[in-house]
Amino acid sequence: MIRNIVLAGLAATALVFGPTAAEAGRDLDAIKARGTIRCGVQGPSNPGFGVPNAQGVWGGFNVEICRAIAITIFNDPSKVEFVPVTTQSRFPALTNGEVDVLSNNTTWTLTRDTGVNRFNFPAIVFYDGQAIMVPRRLNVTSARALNGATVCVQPGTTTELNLADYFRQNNMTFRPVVIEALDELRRAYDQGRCDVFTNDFAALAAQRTLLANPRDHVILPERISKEPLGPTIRQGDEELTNIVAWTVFALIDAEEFGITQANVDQIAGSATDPRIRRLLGVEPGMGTAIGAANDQYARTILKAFGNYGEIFERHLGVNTPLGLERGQNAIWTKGGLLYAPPAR
Ligand SMILES: N[C@@H](CCC(=O)N[C@@H](CS)C(=O)NCC(=O)O)C(=O)O
Repeated sequence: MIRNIVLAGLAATALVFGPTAAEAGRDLDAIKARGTIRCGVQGPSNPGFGVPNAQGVWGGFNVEICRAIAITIFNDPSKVEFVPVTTQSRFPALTNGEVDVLSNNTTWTLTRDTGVNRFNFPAIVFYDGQAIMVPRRLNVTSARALNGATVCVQPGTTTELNLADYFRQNNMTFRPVVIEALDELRRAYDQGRCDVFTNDFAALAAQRTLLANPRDHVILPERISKEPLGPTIRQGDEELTNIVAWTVFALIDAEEFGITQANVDQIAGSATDPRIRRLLGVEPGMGTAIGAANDQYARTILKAFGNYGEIFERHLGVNTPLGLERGQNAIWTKGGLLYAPPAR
């Protein structure tokens, strides 16, 4: 009898939660119940990637990735709370649930993906590599000339680890100046308390814009590591994983297919290409498959922000203060590494 009651209870649970109860999104459920997704961004700011305006409203490349995810979950880009984190506080913040997703130039590595950390990296949004910035007046043209340098670096980063590897491999020594607060670290470099500043190339380009005289600083040509950056979530929620991954893939696919913020409605109304019809939800089912709030989630995202390339150009591209080329972050059909699995 007791057993029957238990079984009946299980059956009822299955009815409520559906057959995927084992992988039912614990985190996604909490996000939906709260009505917002909490997104960890770089505090106080990383130009181009995540910046609050005078009214405290966040904008930037990483911010729009979070807002796109909010569209997939809520059909509403405003359902995001942005939580500033540092390189040091970001992983505890994610582990203990202060944030649901990091969108802050975090690198996908083996030890972050596994072991005690147990994070999940559903998609790469930016291919970067570690670089070193030096004052122009030092006349240094290669990282190999930096033996004995004092190096400004943030703690808890791959940057710190790669720095040690690079100098050791090249039989060089360095003195680290490790400061958690990014603004303080940048000021230390600007005031000459260290000879060089190292970070991911794009982050250096961003931080350079905040120096007293950006033109007085050069980023050396070496890329001493691979830094595949992407939104980071906790392990254990397959549904949220799918939502993050297929949100990013929609942005990439849209660029590949030439769908933009300006033409998305017109293309949705006239497209005969079945790949485009599926992506935009003209042929129904793809949004439903990932549990999106709106089967036409990709179309809604594109109307709000445009495709991957439009987001990149708006915040990071050659016509912004960062001035970044697409490089590896071009679509695969144009010689880059961005390649989305098919929406079908
Ligand atoms: N991608 C590397 C480096 C990350 C990193 O250094 N991020 C800096 C880039 S500006 C950051 O988020 N700083 C913001 C802060 O600490 O407040 C990693 O994941 O360890």
